[in-house]
Amino acid sequence: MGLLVDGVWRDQWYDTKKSGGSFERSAAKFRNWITADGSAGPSGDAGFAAESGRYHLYVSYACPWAHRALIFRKLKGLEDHIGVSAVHSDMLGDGWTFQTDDHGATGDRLYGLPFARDIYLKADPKFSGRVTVPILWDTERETIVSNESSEIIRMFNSAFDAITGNDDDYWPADLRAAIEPVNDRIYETFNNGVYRAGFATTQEAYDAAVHPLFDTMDWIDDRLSEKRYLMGDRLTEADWRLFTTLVRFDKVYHLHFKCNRKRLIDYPHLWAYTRELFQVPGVAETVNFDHIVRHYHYSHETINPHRIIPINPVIDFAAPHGRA
Ligand SMILES: N[C@@H](CCC(=O)N[C@@H](CS)C(=O)NCC(=O)O)C(=O)O
Repeated sequence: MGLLVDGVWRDQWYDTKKSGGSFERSAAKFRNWITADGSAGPSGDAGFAAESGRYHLYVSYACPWAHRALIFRKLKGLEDHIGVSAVHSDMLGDGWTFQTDDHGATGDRLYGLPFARDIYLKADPKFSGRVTVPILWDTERETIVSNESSEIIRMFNSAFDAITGNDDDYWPADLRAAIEPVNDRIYETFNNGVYRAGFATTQEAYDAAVHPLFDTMDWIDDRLSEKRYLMGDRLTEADWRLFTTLVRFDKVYHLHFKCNRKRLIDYPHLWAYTRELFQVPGVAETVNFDHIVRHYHYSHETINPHRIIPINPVIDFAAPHGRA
């Protein structure tokens, strides 16, 4: 675990001293957009036109943010158009690596580089910041298009539609204004909330994260008692952003991150909804529980210094969901 400073790797854990024990996620630095015609998106440079075979996605199967991008690649029929490399599940002193002695880790399929940080350095030899996944890479300009998952999924949602012929829309214009506050609350208190609880280094910081987290789960469970999906009868990006945290919840966040007021399976609507999303064709193939369970418990030495991987209960995501 570490970061790059002016292009030089430093092995250090998150610094929570300045923030009273709270984990603060730093903002992603590459914020260009792939668009259908190569025009500039909401941020960054123009010149990233949607083309088959031009872009490559670097992911970790363990990571909920990278998982969003993998799901959109699958749902939007992009697998033949955007290649994928998956890092090793362990993130230790060298950060994410391209070692392959791990089920599903592919190595760097483009360049054969040893570390994910080498991809950042290829884009910017003086890069300063954390080396995070997902990374959306442009093989033509040899740079990072984006390392922000919330924006990568919006690119995947529409930029390649003319190439794939898939115009399924998970960010429909008429729901955008309503999706935003739902995304915001779920991001702050749940997607990032599990990390804020798990990486807290004071009781106060943990308490401040964990209570709002379960308040949000209560709120969503209630909402899903009346609505099939978060926004009603249509599956949207809000659901997929939520799903990648839900699917990890009982196996990792409940124990390792101390999010244990309840388990996911204790919430009737939320649990059935999670199963429904898991059973959407193609989605189960994007979930790698071996990487998920191994990564968190083995990589976070400050939380689990002996690196013991728990056995975990068997949870049947394939059980009928009964939602209609
Ligand atoms: N804002 C980013 C966050 C990505 C992120 O933090 N990924 C984690 C893995 S789950 C990571 O690579 N962390 C490495 C680090 O912080 O050094 C996104 O949503 O794409």
